[in-house]
Amino acid sequence: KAAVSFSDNAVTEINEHKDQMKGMVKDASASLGDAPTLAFPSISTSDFQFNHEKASDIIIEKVEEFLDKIGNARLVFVDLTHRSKILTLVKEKASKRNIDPNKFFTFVGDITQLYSQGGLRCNVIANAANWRLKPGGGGVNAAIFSAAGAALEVATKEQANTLLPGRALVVSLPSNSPLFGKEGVTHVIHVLGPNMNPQRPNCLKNDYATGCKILRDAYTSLFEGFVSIVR
Ligand code: AR6
Repeated sequence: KAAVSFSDNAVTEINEHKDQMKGMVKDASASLGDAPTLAFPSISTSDFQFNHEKASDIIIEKVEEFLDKIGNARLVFVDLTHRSKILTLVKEKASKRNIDPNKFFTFVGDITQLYSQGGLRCNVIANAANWRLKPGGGGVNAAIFSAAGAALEVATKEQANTLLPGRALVVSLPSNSPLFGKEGVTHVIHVLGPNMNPQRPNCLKNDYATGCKILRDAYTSLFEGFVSIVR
């Protein structure tokens, strides 16, 4: 057998290469989107008619607060179209505040088809729910309950029948749900935001002092729920 010996320099070089390779593998898995990711819609700004300027300020404030607490996980703000006013506001404000675009970004798409249609892996999605935690009612709530099938309704009801404004409920999605199989979603977090729509229950009648407090609480509960899953 031939004995092979390396000089100290060669050994150092080999070790440097090893470190480089490790770095490349890490980058590759990060770019494949393996990082735990929460996709969330704008809470309360559509059917619940909450002011978009105020809501976007609160979203940015809460994202900045939580980015420090979620390690390598990511937060993604989602809406259906590029014409979305709230999406534009959030995007502009995030860029002004120099928020790390690898950890927080906006994305246009249907939150129930982020992987199959958009190639974006999100293991957790948030729902702008109603207080009865019921399917239907339009908006993102109807879309999520319909895409997730009966499994989500059953799993939700096992945990709670109602939700208070400003609170969130983490639901683990059964693996027989199409959202789990097709999209890789393992958890749905229901969030109930403040309501400014007189046609809906618990209307705050333009009381934005209370409304902003509830919206802050809602995003805090949502992001804390995500932290509890990631941990
Ligand atoms: N994918 C991504 N974003 C969506 C989708 C979707 N499939 N559908 C709607 N959005 P809303 P709210 C966006 O009205 O104001 C429900 O009926 C939408 O463009 O769903 O909190 C519930 O049952 C908007 O930016 O929620 C409640 O009663 C955002 O999602 C009530 O509406 C939230 O719009 C809650 O009202």
